[in-house]
Amino acid sequence: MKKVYTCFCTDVIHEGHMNIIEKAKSLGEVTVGVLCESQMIRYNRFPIKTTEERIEMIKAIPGVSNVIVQNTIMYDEVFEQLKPDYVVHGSNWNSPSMQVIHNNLLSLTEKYGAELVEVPYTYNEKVKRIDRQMTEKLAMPELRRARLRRLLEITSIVKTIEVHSGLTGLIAEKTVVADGEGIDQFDAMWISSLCDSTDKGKPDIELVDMTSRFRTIDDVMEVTTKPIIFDGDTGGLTEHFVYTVRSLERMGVSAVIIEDKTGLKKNSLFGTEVEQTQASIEDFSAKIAAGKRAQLSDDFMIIARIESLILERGMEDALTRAFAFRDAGADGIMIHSRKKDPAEIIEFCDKFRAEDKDTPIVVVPSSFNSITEAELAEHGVNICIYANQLMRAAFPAMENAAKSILKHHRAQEIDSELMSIKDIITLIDEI
Ligand code: SPV
Ligand code: MG
Repeated sequence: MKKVYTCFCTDVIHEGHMNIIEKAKSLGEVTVGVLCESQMIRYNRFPIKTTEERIEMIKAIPGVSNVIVQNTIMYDEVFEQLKPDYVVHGSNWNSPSMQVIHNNLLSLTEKYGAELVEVPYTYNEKVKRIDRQMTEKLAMPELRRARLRRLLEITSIVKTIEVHSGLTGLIAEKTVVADGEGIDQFDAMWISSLCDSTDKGKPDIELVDMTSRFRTIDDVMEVTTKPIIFDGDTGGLTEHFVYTVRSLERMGVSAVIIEDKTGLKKNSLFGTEVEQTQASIEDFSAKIAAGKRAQLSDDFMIIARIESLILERGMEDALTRAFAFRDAGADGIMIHSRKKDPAEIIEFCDKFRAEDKDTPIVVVPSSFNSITEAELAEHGVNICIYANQLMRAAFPAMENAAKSILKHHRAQEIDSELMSIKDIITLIDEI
């Protein structure tokens, strides 16, 4: 009996999958791989079902002899272990991700003397509808909210990108890089106070009120499924913060980060160039504890952000605060720095991790941008936030276009640097 292998990355079995199974059955004994959760999020999106549920779903298909978990998007391990005679796959090789997988399968089938059998890809109205229903489910508040905690369990570092609108949300949701090194995409989104304010032409001083900030969240949520971390500035008055926590939870936000400042908050990247006051450990701990008491779901996270290094109060102060805020109930610690050299961030992480192996650490490498995600993860960082890069990319590009039009009294000169009209009018999928 020939060995036939196919891999499924799905929560629902539809006619497209059944076509693949039928073809596979005609060739020999069928083994189906279930792509593991941590790879599903790189390749496509979060599964709705657990890996165990997906295994059971596939075991129930008549004609499937074995079900295994596929641990990497690429098929090298499968070939090493199973040595299939045939791999059956849909013929959907159009996207860059699928091209990388196609190349991997072509080289492995050649190396092992196996055959890649393609089945015409099914994407009719019914399948499209199922696909949309799955995406919609992922966006539901209950499911979305819990997903940051799940990411912390299954990824070495949660890669988070700033968003401040529906459009930037789409970039965070859909941008995929596929090359020789594999397939990658962002895990989560950061609603930055700096960029949310900048987008409204306002300074980052807690001037944009919560109702407006929530409107931004809603715009992002409407077009995305990835979990959201909200920049809650100082959290405001404790009496107000408890309401913010409840609203964020209800919307399906996964975490709020609040910083230990009091009075008029200014952006941290000003450092000591402007007057900023750090809250006392007691007051800020009380705010965190009140937020935790107000929270109703188990999934939501309140993360305490420490400004001691920004305000040059020293490492000891930062560490004392980190342990105090954790003890007050914080679900994570964000440590910030505006130095170019990541040394003080690394020192903090190493010292914190020496005493606390579990509490998630969050960093925002805007200034210390030479350090890689892998290096941060080695020092115990769990969430890396790219807090302002999309906004900073957009502004000079827009200003450049405006200047060119003014200078040339027409738009022809700038056109080659712009997205084509066809691309912009087809950018957003219609329902
Ligand atoms: C933000 O993105 O608004 C932040 C991070 O709070 S920082 O701008 O570095 O303070
Ligand atoms: Mg901010």
